[in-house]
Amino acid sequence: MKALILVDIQNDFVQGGTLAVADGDKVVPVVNQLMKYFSVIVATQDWHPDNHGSFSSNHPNTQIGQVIDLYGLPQILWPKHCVQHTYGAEFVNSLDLTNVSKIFHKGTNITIDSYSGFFDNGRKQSTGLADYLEEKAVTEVYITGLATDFCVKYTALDAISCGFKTYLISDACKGVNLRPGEVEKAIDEMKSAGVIVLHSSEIK
Ligand code: VGL
Ligand code: ZN
Repeated sequence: MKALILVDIQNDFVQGGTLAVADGDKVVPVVNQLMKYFSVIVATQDWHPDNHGSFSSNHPNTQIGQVIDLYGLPQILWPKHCVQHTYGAEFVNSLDLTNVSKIFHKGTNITIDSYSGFFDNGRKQSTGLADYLEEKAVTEVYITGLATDFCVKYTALDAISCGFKTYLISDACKGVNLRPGEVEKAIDEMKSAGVIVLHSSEIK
């Protein structure tokens, strides 16, 4: 069984959002048209409390992009984004959620960030995604969404480590590119870990 995973396709990650990814909204029609090929579709939702430790605004005298130590882990400081129950945290309106069978929240613990849809950045807590996929007899996952160089990458790497055959659909994800070339670097990292990169036109 194969599953389609939609990573963080939320208002704050597209144009007008607080952590907008260039052309982030362009993934939506691609993802929507892929859904017909999958019987298991799940979504992750970045879902931070307002006082989350990844927000620069919660650390006096810091700047966005700065790296701090957050309870023992290096943490990039982000603009406030995807705050629980706000518009920014909602899925993009044009995303078709009809056949999404389960939504996995991440980043809910203020002391630790969670880029991956499977585990937090310290791998201390699981979101339940791996167990859910195993229950559904999923062996192959196809990853889409935002952002290629953060949550998509860590979700793909964790999928590999959980033993799933893992595909990245290149035109169904977009990246932040904090520095130029980071998206390409992320894709190379995923490939080295065993992720197979496909174009959406190759899915059937
Ligand atoms: C993400 C930075 C902070 C992402 C989430 O979805 O890629 N990036 N939180
Ligand atoms: Zn976040």
